[in-house]
Amino acid sequence: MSKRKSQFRLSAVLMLVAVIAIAPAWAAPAAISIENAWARPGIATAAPAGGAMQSSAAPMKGGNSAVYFILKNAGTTEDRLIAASSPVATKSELHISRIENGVASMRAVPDIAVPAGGSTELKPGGLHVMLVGLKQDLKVGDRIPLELRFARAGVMQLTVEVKMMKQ
Ligand SMILES: [Cu+2]
Repeated sequence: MSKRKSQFRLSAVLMLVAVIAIAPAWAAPAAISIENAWARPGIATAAPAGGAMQSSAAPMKGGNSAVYFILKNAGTTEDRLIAASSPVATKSELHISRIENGVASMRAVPDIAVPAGGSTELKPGGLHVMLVGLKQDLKVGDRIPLELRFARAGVMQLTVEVKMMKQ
């Protein structure tokens, strides 16, 4: 083998090594994993009579449900859940529940952070994905599709089982 040829081969090998080394920059493996996903049972919204909207006196009944899961981030950079959607609901929102002065309330949050090398749990009484305006009843054992969008990890699809509320 000529010296010129072996130098060419060496540089080709070095280029390959370089490509592998920078690969994570443009094809990062999903650092986010989603565990223990479940949704509350719920009843689809009845067709409003005369266009009446849902009563605000019954916020957790008549057409809403919530989804919970644990987000794990194996990466070295914080990621954020920024949106959710499911075909079973008119809207899917990121919410947090809290109890202040004995009164439970919840509000929308713009995103849910998942720390680098850490996890964030969505659970009853805390963070959740709110399914607003159910288009179908969610019965125990049903499986529903959910799409989550992350700032870094992009879009992830999962299937969520409807379970009884844990006591
Ligand atoms: Cu909510």
